[in-house]
Amino acid sequence: MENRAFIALGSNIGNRYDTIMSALKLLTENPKIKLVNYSSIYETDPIGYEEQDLFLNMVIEIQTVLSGIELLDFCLKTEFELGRKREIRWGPRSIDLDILTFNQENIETEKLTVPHPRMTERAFVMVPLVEINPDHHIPGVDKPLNVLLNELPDKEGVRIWKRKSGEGVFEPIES
Ligand code: A4P
Ligand code: MG
Repeated sequence: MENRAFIALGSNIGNRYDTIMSALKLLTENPKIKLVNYSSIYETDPIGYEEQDLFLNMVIEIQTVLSGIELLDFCLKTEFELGRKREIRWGPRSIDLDILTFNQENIETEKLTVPHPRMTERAFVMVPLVEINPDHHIPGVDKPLNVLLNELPDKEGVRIWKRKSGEGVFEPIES
């Protein structure tokens, strides 16, 4: 599995947790994809189009033999299988799978832009990414991730919802 990618997952329609778990299952059932690491699940205030419900967001790290474009196609297929309909840009979605980085590659095609162009502006991506890989290098970004994260204004809109605790297990956090 020679390629290493980070993927952001987001959901704000229906049973958000079940949908995120189903997406993880579909991704990892693909023999060409291996889950290497995953973040806690965060509940996050909507960004961009604000008249919508709260999101659940997380970030995963995978290894894969798929190319960037093959991985995108598999992500789009997974979104489709989980009932994603494309209506409002930045609007509500049952599941969104965004490829954040793919190795240290810069990919710019009609269908795929990597690194994801808006990732460093978004606390709902950067908080879970820093949780699992604080030293991650994003091509074209020279600042350390914790510095970038500190500069983001909307961090308080990103709250831990299910803490990662031990491999393969999510446990609700006690209040
Ligand atoms: N595409 C290009 N590059 C990529 C990439 N690196 N990863 C293309 C995935 N897809 C990529 O995506 C449209 C097209 O982008 C795809 O067909 C693919 O060819 P889409 O998922 O249909 O559109 P979208 O998600 O509505 O647009 P976009 O621009 O990806 O939206 P964002 O930037 O992902 O924002 N607030 C919170 N709190 N949490 C969220 O998760 N998400 C959004 C969506 C807005 N606000 C949010 C959240
Ligand atoms: Mg998307």
